[in-house]
Amino acid sequence: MERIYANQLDESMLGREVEVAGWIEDIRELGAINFIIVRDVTGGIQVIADPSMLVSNGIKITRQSSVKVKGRVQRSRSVNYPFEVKAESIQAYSIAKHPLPIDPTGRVNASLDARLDARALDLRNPSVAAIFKLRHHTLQIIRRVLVEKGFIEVNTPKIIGSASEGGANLFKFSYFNNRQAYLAQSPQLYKEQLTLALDRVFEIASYYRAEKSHTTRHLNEFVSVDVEAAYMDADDVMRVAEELIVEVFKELKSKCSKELDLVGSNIDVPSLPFPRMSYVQVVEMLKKEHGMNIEVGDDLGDHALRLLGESMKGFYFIVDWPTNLKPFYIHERDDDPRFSYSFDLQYGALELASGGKRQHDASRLRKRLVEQGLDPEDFRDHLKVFEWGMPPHAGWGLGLDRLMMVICNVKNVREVVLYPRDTERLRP
Ligand code: AMO
Repeated sequence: MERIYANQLDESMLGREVEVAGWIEDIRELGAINFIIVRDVTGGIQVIADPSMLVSNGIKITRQSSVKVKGRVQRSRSVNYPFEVKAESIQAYSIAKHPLPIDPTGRVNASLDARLDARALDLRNPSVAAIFKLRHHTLQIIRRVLVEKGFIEVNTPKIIGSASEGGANLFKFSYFNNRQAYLAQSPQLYKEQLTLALDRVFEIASYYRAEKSHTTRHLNEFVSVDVEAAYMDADDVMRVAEELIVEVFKELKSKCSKELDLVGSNIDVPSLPFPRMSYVQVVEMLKKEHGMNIEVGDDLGDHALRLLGESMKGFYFIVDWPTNLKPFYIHERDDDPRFSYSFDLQYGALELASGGKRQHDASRLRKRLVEQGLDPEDFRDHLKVFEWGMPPHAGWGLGLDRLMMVICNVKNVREVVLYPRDTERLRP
Protein backbone atom coordinates (compact mmCIF):
# COMPACT_ATOMS: atom_id res chain seq x y z
CA MET A 1 0.00 0.00 0.00
CA GLU A 2 1.17 3.47 -0.85
CA ARG A 3 2.15 5.92 1.91
CA ILE A 4 0.39 9.23 1.53
CA TYR A 5 1.29 12.57 3.09
CA ALA A 6 -1.14 14.91 4.83
CA ASN A 7 -1.12 17.41 1.97
CA GLN A 8 -2.25 14.71 -0.49
CA LEU A 9 -5.57 14.01 1.26
CA ASP A 10 -8.37 15.27 -0.95
CA GLU A 11 -11.76 14.45 -2.43
CA SER A 12 -10.26 11.96 -4.89
CA MET A 13 -9.04 9.78 -2.01
CA LEU A 14 -12.48 9.23 -0.44
CA GLY A 15 -13.04 5.52 0.22
CA ARG A 16 -9.44 4.58 -0.55
CA GLU A 17 -7.30 2.43 1.68
CA VAL A 18 -4.15 4.38 2.63
CA GLU A 19 -1.14 4.34 4.91
CA VAL A 20 -0.05 7.46 6.76
CA ALA A 21 3.17 7.72 8.75
CA GLY A 22 4.32 10.37 11.18
CA TRP A 23 4.10 11.30 14.85
CA ILE A 24 1.11 11.55 17.13
CA GLU A 25 0.57 15.20 17.85
CA ASP A 26 -2.63 14.92 19.83
CA ILE A 27 -4.99 12.31 21.25
CA ARG A 28 -8.54 13.08 22.29
CA GLU A 29 -10.26 10.19 24.00
CA LEU A 30 -14.02 10.41 23.53
CA GLY A 31 -15.40 7.23 25.05
CA ALA A 32 -15.55 4.54 22.43
CA ILE A 33 -13.47 6.42 19.87
CA ASN A 34 -10.20 8.28 19.89
CA PHE A 35 -9.49 11.29 17.71
CA ILE A 36 -5.79 11.33 16.93
CA ILE A 37 -3.85 13.93 15.00
CA VAL A 38 -0.99 12.30 13.14
CA ARG A 39 1.41 14.89 11.78
CA ASP A 40 3.99 14.49 9.05
CA VAL A 41 6.30 17.04 7.48
CA THR A 42 3.48 18.37 5.28
CA GLY A 43 0.68 18.77 7.84
CA GLY A 44 -1.78 17.05 10.17
CA ILE A 45 -4.21 14.21 9.48
CA GLN A 46 -7.17 13.37 11.69
CA VAL A 47 -7.37 9.66 12.48
CA ILE A 48 -10.37 7.94 14.09
CA ALA A 49 -9.30 4.90 16.07
CA ASP A 50 -10.61 2.37 18.48
CA PRO A 51 -8.96 2.93 21.94
CA SER A 52 -7.48 -0.58 21.80
CA MET A 53 -5.38 0.47 18.80
CA LEU A 54 -3.43 2.93 20.96
CA VAL A 55 -1.67 0.14 22.82
CA SER A 56 1.43 -1.57 21.51
CA ASN A 57 2.67 -4.74 23.25
CA GLY A 58 0.76 -3.73 26.35
CA ILE A 59 2.27 -0.21 26.37
CA LYS A 60 0.16 2.87 25.74
CA ILE A 61 1.22 4.80 22.62
CA THR A 62 2.04 8.33 23.77
CA ARG A 63 1.98 11.73 22.11
CA GLN A 64 4.99 12.30 19.77
CA SER A 65 5.46 8.54 19.19
CA SER A 66 6.28 7.51 15.66
CA VAL A 67 3.49 5.49 14.05
CA LYS A 68 2.07 4.13 10.84
CA VAL A 69 -1.70 4.08 10.42
CA LYS A 70 -3.54 1.93 7.88
CA GLY A 71 -7.11 2.87 7.18
CA ARG A 72 -9.74 4.23 4.86
CA VAL A 73 -10.29 7.87 3.91
CA GLN A 74 -13.69 9.34 4.77
CA ARG A 75 -15.27 12.74 5.07
CA SER A 76 -14.99 14.36 8.49
CA ARG A 77 -17.18 16.76 10.42
CA SER A 78 -14.20 18.68 11.77
CA VAL A 79 -13.72 22.28 10.60
CA ASN A 80 -9.93 21.94 10.45
CA TYR A 81 -9.79 18.53 8.79
CA PRO A 82 -12.31 18.00 5.95
CA PHE A 83 -11.07 14.42 5.46
CA GLU A 84 -9.97 11.83 7.99
CA VAL A 85 -8.62 8.29 8.09
CA LYS A 86 -10.64 5.62 9.87
CA ALA A 87 -7.90 3.40 11.27
CA GLU A 88 -7.84 -0.33 10.69
CA SER A 89 -4.50 -0.70 12.47
CA ILE A 90 -1.87 1.47 14.14
CA GLN A 91 1.73 0.31 14.27
CA ALA A 92 4.04 2.05 16.76
CA TYR A 93 7.67 2.21 15.65
CA SER A 94 8.97 4.05 18.68
CA ILE A 95 7.09 5.21 21.74
CA ALA A 96 8.05 8.69 22.96
CA LYS A 97 9.22 8.70 26.57
CA HIS A 98 7.44 11.28 28.75
CA PRO A 99 8.00 13.81 30.16
CA LEU A 100 9.53 15.25 26.99
CA PRO A 101 11.98 18.16 27.37
CA ILE A 102 9.72 20.53 25.42
CA ASP A 103 6.22 20.49 23.98
CA PRO A 104 6.67 20.84 20.21
CA THR A 105 3.03 21.80 19.67
CA GLY A 106 4.04 25.15 21.17
CA ARG A 107 1.13 25.04 23.65
CA VAL A 108 3.60 25.19 26.53
CA ASN A 109 6.20 27.91 26.01
CA ALA A 110 9.87 26.93 26.20
CA SER A 111 12.98 29.10 26.29
CA LEU A 112 15.16 29.26 23.18
CA ASP A 113 17.90 27.40 25.09
CA ALA A 114 15.55 24.55 26.03
CA ARG A 115 14.36 24.38 22.42
CA LEU A 116 17.91 24.30 21.04
CA ASP A 117 18.82 21.54 23.51
CA ALA A 118 15.96 19.51 22.00
CA ARG A 119 16.22 20.87 18.45
CA ALA A 120 15.12 17.68 16.63
CA LEU A 121 11.90 17.66 18.65
CA ASP A 122 11.51 21.45 18.37
CA LEU A 123 11.35 21.00 14.59
CA ARG A 124 8.10 19.08 14.98
CA ASN A 125 6.55 22.47 15.70
CA PRO A 126 5.23 23.51 12.25
CA SER A 127 6.23 27.15 12.72
CA VAL A 128 9.82 26.13 13.53
CA ALA A 129 9.95 23.68 10.61
CA ALA A 130 8.67 26.52 8.38
CA ILE A 131 11.84 28.54 9.10
CA PHE A 132 13.98 25.74 7.73
CA LYS A 133 11.71 25.15 4.75
CA LEU A 134 12.08 28.86 3.93
CA ARG A 135 15.84 28.49 4.35
CA HIS A 136 15.82 25.54 1.95
CA HIS A 137 13.83 27.50 -0.65
CA THR A 138 16.06 30.56 -0.20
CA LEU A 139 19.13 28.43 -0.95
CA GLN A 140 17.45 26.99 -4.04
CA ILE A 141 16.54 30.46 -5.34
CA ILE A 142 20.03 31.81 -4.66
CA ARG A 143 21.59 28.92 -6.59
CA ARG A 144 19.16 29.33 -9.51
CA VAL A 145 19.68 33.09 -9.79
CA LEU A 146 23.47 32.97 -9.55
CA VAL A 147 23.69 30.15 -12.09
CA GLU A 148 21.44 32.17 -14.45
CA LYS A 149 23.85 35.09 -14.03
CA GLY A 150 26.73 32.88 -15.21
CA PHE A 151 28.29 31.99 -11.85
CA ILE A 152 29.85 28.54 -11.33
CA GLU A 153 29.36 26.90 -7.94
CA VAL A 154 32.64 25.92 -6.28
CA ASN A 155 33.86 24.33 -3.03
CA THR A 156 37.03 25.71 -1.49
CA PRO A 157 38.89 24.23 1.52
CA LYS A 158 37.81 24.95 5.06
CA ILE A 159 41.05 23.63 6.56
CA ILE A 160 43.61 26.22 5.57
CA GLY A 161 47.27 27.00 6.18
CA SER A 162 47.09 30.81 6.33
CA ALA A 163 44.47 33.35 7.36
CA SER A 164 42.00 34.59 4.77
CA GLU A 165 40.74 37.68 6.61
CA GLY A 166 43.84 38.68 8.59
CA GLY A 167 45.09 37.20 11.84
CA ALA A 168 42.26 37.95 14.28
CA ASN A 169 39.44 35.54 15.17
CA LEU A 170 41.10 32.40 13.80
CA PHE A 171 40.32 28.96 15.13
CA LYS A 172 43.73 27.27 15.23
CA PHE A 173 44.54 23.61 15.50
CA SER A 174 47.46 21.31 14.96
CA TYR A 175 47.62 19.55 11.59
CA PHE A 176 49.82 16.57 10.64
CA ASN A 177 53.61 16.89 11.19
CA ASN A 178 53.09 19.64 13.76
CA ARG A 179 51.90 22.20 11.27
CA GLN A 180 49.57 25.00 12.29
CA ALA A 181 46.19 24.88 10.55
CA TYR A 182 43.14 27.13 10.74
CA LEU A 183 39.43 26.91 10.03
CA ALA A 184 38.49 29.19 7.14
CA GLN A 185 36.99 32.57 8.14
CA SER A 186 35.80 33.06 4.55
CA PRO A 187 36.66 31.76 1.05
CA GLN A 188 38.11 35.19 0.22
CA LEU A 189 41.52 34.32 -1.19
CA TYR A 190 40.38 31.20 -3.05
CA LYS A 191 37.36 32.83 -4.65
CA GLU A 192 39.56 35.68 -5.89
CA GLN A 193 42.12 33.25 -7.32
CA LEU A 194 39.38 31.30 -9.13
CA THR A 195 38.34 34.35 -11.19
CA LEU A 196 41.67 33.93 -13.02
CA ALA A 197 40.18 31.03 -14.99
CA LEU A 198 36.54 30.48 -14.03
CA ASP A 199 35.51 34.14 -14.41
CA ARG A 200 32.45 34.08 -12.09
CA VAL A 201 32.24 31.80 -9.06
CA PHE A 202 30.00 31.40 -6.05
CA GLU A 203 30.17 29.30 -2.93
CA ILE A 204 27.69 28.59 -0.14
CA ALA A 205 29.43 27.16 2.91
CA SER A 206 30.07 27.36 6.66
CA TYR A 207 32.84 29.59 8.02
CA TYR A 208 34.38 29.86 11.44
CA ARG A 209 35.32 32.87 13.54
CA ALA A 210 36.72 32.65 17.04
CA GLU A 211 35.09 35.88 18.16
CA LYS A 212 33.78 36.16 21.68
CA SER A 213 30.77 38.26 20.72
CA HIS A 214 27.64 37.65 22.74
CA THR A 215 25.13 39.15 20.38
CA THR A 216 21.93 38.08 18.67
CA ARG A 217 23.57 38.28 15.23
CA HIS A 218 27.00 36.64 15.67
CA LEU A 219 27.80 32.95 15.69
CA ASN A 220 31.16 31.19 15.69
CA GLU A 221 30.02 29.07 12.75
CA PHE A 222 27.90 30.79 10.12
CA VAL A 223 26.93 30.24 6.50
CA SER A 224 28.00 32.72 3.88
CA VAL A 225 27.00 33.09 0.25
CA ASP A 226 30.09 34.35 -1.54
CA VAL A 227 30.42 35.57 -5.10
CA GLU A 228 33.45 36.76 -7.03
CA ALA A 229 33.48 37.96 -10.64
CA ALA A 230 36.24 38.90 -13.07
CA TYR A 231 35.88 42.18 -14.99
CA MET A 232 33.18 43.44 -12.64
CA ASP A 233 33.49 46.46 -10.37
CA ALA A 234 31.81 47.28 -7.05
CA ASP A 235 28.68 48.69 -8.73
CA ASP A 236 28.29 45.58 -10.88
CA VAL A 237 28.39 43.18 -7.93
CA MET A 238 26.10 45.41 -5.86
CA ARG A 239 23.56 45.02 -8.67
CA VAL A 240 24.01 41.24 -8.51
CA ALA A 241 23.30 41.37 -4.76
CA GLU A 242 20.19 43.54 -4.95
CA GLU A 243 18.71 41.64 -7.90
CA LEU A 244 19.34 38.38 -6.07
CA ILE A 245 17.55 39.61 -2.95
CA VAL A 246 14.58 40.86 -4.97
CA GLU A 247 14.29 37.45 -6.69
CA VAL A 248 14.47 35.65 -3.33
CA PHE A 249 11.70 37.82 -1.88
CA LYS A 250 9.51 37.57 -4.99
CA GLU A 251 9.72 33.80 -5.20
CA LEU A 252 9.27 33.20 -1.48
CA LYS A 253 6.23 35.44 -1.48
CA SER A 254 4.67 33.59 -4.39
CA LYS A 255 5.63 30.01 -3.49
CA CYS A 256 6.00 29.94 0.30
CA SER A 257 3.07 31.99 1.61
CA LYS A 258 2.06 29.12 3.94
CA GLU A 259 5.52 29.03 5.56
CA LEU A 260 5.70 32.83 5.79
CA ASP A 261 2.31 32.83 7.56
CA LEU A 262 3.49 30.11 9.94
CA VAL A 263 6.56 32.12 10.96
CA GLY A 264 4.46 35.28 11.15
CA SER A 265 6.46 37.18 8.56
CA ASN A 266 4.96 39.50 6.00
CA ILE A 267 7.75 40.30 3.57
CA ASP A 268 7.54 43.08 1.02
CA VAL A 269 9.48 42.76 -2.20
CA PRO A 270 11.96 45.67 -2.08
CA SER A 271 12.20 47.94 -5.10
CA LEU A 272 15.32 48.36 -7.21
CA PRO A 273 17.83 49.92 -6.94
CA PHE A 274 18.43 49.83 -3.18
CA PRO A 275 19.36 53.24 -1.75
CA ARG A 276 23.10 53.96 -1.59
CA MET A 277 24.71 56.22 1.01
CA SER A 278 28.39 56.97 1.22
CA TYR A 279 30.22 56.28 4.47
CA VAL A 280 30.85 60.05 4.78
CA GLN A 281 27.11 60.77 4.40
CA VAL A 282 26.39 58.20 7.12
CA VAL A 283 28.85 59.89 9.50
CA GLU A 284 27.26 63.28 8.77
CA MET A 285 23.77 61.86 9.34
CA LEU A 286 24.83 60.32 12.67
CA LYS A 287 26.24 63.66 13.81
CA LYS A 288 23.34 65.81 12.60
CA GLU A 289 20.32 63.60 13.26
CA HIS A 290 21.56 61.74 16.32
CA GLY A 291 24.13 64.10 17.82
CA MET A 292 26.65 61.28 17.81
CA ASN A 293 30.28 61.95 18.60
CA ILE A 294 31.82 60.35 15.51
CA GLU A 295 34.39 61.48 12.93
CA VAL A 296 35.29 60.37 9.41
CA GLY A 297 37.76 57.51 9.89
CA ASP A 298 35.91 55.91 12.82
CA ASP A 299 34.40 52.50 12.30
CA LEU A 300 30.61 52.15 12.47
CA GLY A 301 30.22 50.09 15.62
CA ASP A 302 27.11 48.63 17.24
CA HIS A 303 25.93 51.94 18.65
CA ALA A 304 26.36 53.81 15.35
CA LEU A 305 24.52 51.10 13.41
CA ARG A 306 21.69 51.05 15.93
CA LEU A 307 21.21 54.81 15.51
CA LEU A 308 21.51 54.50 11.74
CA GLY A 309 18.83 51.78 11.80
CA GLU A 310 16.44 54.30 13.37
CA SER A 311 16.79 56.54 10.31
CA MET A 312 17.29 53.93 7.59
CA LYS A 313 14.78 51.10 7.23
CA GLY A 314 14.87 48.18 4.81
CA PHE A 315 17.75 47.39 2.44
CA TYR A 316 20.42 49.96 1.57
CA PHE A 317 24.12 50.09 0.80
CA ILE A 318 26.84 52.02 2.62
CA VAL A 319 29.54 52.63 0.00
CA ASP A 320 33.05 54.12 -0.23
CA TRP A 321 34.41 53.21 3.19
CA PRO A 322 37.79 54.56 4.35
CA THR A 323 40.44 52.25 2.91
CA ASN A 324 42.02 51.57 6.30
CA LEU A 325 38.72 50.30 7.74
CA LYS A 326 38.51 47.60 5.08
CA PRO A 327 40.61 44.44 4.60
CA PHE A 328 43.87 44.45 2.62
CA TYR A 329 42.25 43.03 -0.52
CA ILE A 330 39.87 45.97 -1.08
CA HIS A 331 40.82 48.41 -3.86
CA GLU A 332 41.35 52.07 -2.95
CA ARG A 333 39.44 54.66 -5.02
CA ASP A 334 41.40 55.95 -8.03
CA ASP A 335 40.29 59.55 -7.38
CA ASP A 336 40.93 59.51 -3.61
CA PRO A 337 42.93 56.59 -2.15
CA ARG A 338 41.81 57.43 1.41
CA PHE A 339 38.49 55.84 0.43
CA SER A 340 37.79 52.52 -1.23
CA TYR A 341 35.50 50.81 -3.74
CA SER A 342 33.75 48.95 -0.93
CA PHE A 343 30.23 48.50 0.39
CA ASP A 344 28.18 46.96 3.12
CA LEU A 345 24.63 45.86 2.44
CA GLN A 346 22.43 46.77 5.39
CA TYR A 347 18.91 45.97 6.49
CA GLY A 348 18.17 48.72 8.99
CA ALA A 349 20.81 48.28 11.69
CA LEU A 350 21.80 44.78 10.54
CA GLU A 351 24.83 44.24 8.31
CA LEU A 352 23.95 41.55 5.78
CA ALA A 353 26.87 41.56 3.37
CA SER A 354 30.13 43.27 2.61
CA GLY A 355 32.20 43.39 -0.52
CA GLY A 356 33.93 45.54 -3.08
CA LYS A 357 36.35 45.77 -5.93
CA ARG A 358 39.60 43.99 -5.16
CA GLN A 359 43.19 45.06 -5.40
CA HIS A 360 44.60 43.04 -8.32
CA ASP A 361 48.05 44.58 -8.56
CA ALA A 362 50.54 42.25 -6.83
CA SER A 363 52.92 44.93 -5.56
CA ARG A 364 50.14 47.13 -4.16
CA LEU A 365 48.54 44.11 -2.54
CA ARG A 366 51.86 43.28 -0.85
CA LYS A 367 52.11 46.88 0.38
CA ARG A 368 48.60 46.76 1.80
CA LEU A 369 49.40 43.57 3.71
CA VAL A 370 52.38 45.25 5.36
CA GLU A 371 50.32 48.36 6.18
CA GLN A 372 47.80 46.14 7.96
CA GLY A 373 50.55 44.45 10.00
CA LEU A 374 50.37 41.17 8.04
CA ASP A 375 53.38 39.25 6.74
CA PRO A 376 53.33 38.90 2.91
CA GLU A 377 55.32 35.66 3.34
CA ASP A 378 52.22 34.08 4.96
CA PHE A 379 50.28 34.96 1.79
CA ARG A 380 52.87 33.70 -0.72
CA ASP A 381 50.51 31.10 -2.30
CA HIS A 382 47.99 33.85 -2.88
CA LEU A 383 50.35 36.56 -4.05
CA LYS A 384 51.98 34.38 -6.70
CA VAL A 385 48.61 33.97 -8.47
CA PHE A 386 48.59 37.75 -9.00
CA GLU A 387 51.71 37.34 -11.19
CA TRP A 388 49.84 35.00 -13.58
CA GLY A 389 47.59 37.49 -15.35
CA MET A 390 45.00 38.27 -12.69
CA PRO A 391 41.87 39.98 -14.06
CA PRO A 392 40.31 42.90 -12.20
CA HIS A 393 37.55 41.48 -10.06
CA ALA A 394 34.95 42.22 -7.40
CA GLY A 395 32.65 40.28 -5.10
CA TRP A 396 30.82 40.05 -1.82
CA GLY A 397 29.99 37.76 1.09
CA LEU A 398 26.38 37.63 2.29
CA GLY A 399 25.53 36.16 5.69
CA LEU A 400 22.80 33.61 4.92
CA ASP A 401 21.79 33.31 8.58
CA ARG A 402 21.31 37.07 8.81
CA LEU A 403 19.31 37.13 5.57
CA MET A 404 17.07 34.44 7.11
CA MET A 405 16.59 36.65 10.19
CA VAL A 406 15.16 39.31 7.87
CA ILE A 407 13.02 36.86 5.89
CA CYS A 408 11.63 35.20 9.02
CA ASN A 409 11.36 38.46 10.97
CA VAL A 410 13.23 37.13 14.02
CA LYS A 411 15.54 38.98 16.38
CA ASN A 412 17.97 36.17 17.24
CA VAL A 413 20.13 34.45 14.62
CA ARG A 414 19.94 31.22 16.66
CA GLU A 415 16.28 30.85 15.62
CA VAL A 416 17.26 30.34 11.98
CA VAL A 417 20.27 28.03 12.49
CA LEU A 418 19.61 24.35 13.21
CA TYR A 419 22.44 23.74 15.66
CA PRO A 420 24.03 27.11 16.44
CA ARG A 421 27.59 27.36 17.67
CA ASP A 422 28.40 30.23 20.03
CA THR A 423 30.86 30.70 22.88
CA GLU A 424 28.55 28.75 25.23
CA ARG A 425 26.98 26.26 22.88
CA LEU A 426 28.94 23.34 21.44
CA ARG A 427 26.19 20.72 21.75
CA PRO A 428 23.97 19.21 20.50
P1 AMO B 1 32.56 39.93 6.41
O1 AMO B 1 33.56 39.58 7.44
O2 AMO B 1 31.89 41.28 6.52
O3 AMO B 1 33.19 39.90 4.95
O4 AMO B 1 31.44 38.81 6.37
C1 AMO B 1 30.43 38.82 5.38
C2 AMO B 1 29.06 38.62 6.00
O5 AMO B 1 29.03 37.40 6.73
C3 AMO B 1 28.19 37.52 7.84
N1 AMO B 1 28.96 37.25 9.07
C4 AMO B 1 28.47 36.61 10.15
N2 AMO B 1 27.26 36.10 10.43
C5 AMO B 1 27.06 35.52 11.64
N3 AMO B 1 28.03 35.43 12.57
C6 AMO B 1 29.26 35.93 12.35
N4 AMO B 1 30.19 35.82 13.30
C7 AMO B 1 29.53 36.56 11.10
N5 AMO B 1 30.62 37.15 10.56
C8 AMO B 1 30.24 37.56 9.32
C9 AMO B 1 27.67 38.95 7.86
C10 AMO B 1 28.69 39.67 7.03
O6 AMO B 1 28.16 40.83 6.41
N6 AMO B 1 35.47 38.23 2.70
C11 AMO B 1 34.51 39.23 3.06
C12 AMO B 1 33.37 39.34 2.05
C13 AMO B 1 33.84 39.86 0.71
O7 AMO B 1 34.45 40.94 0.67
O8 AMO B 1 33.56 39.19 -0.30
C14 AMO B 1 33.95 38.90 4.45
O9 AMO B 1 34.11 37.82 4.98
O10 AMO B 1 26.39 38.96 7.25
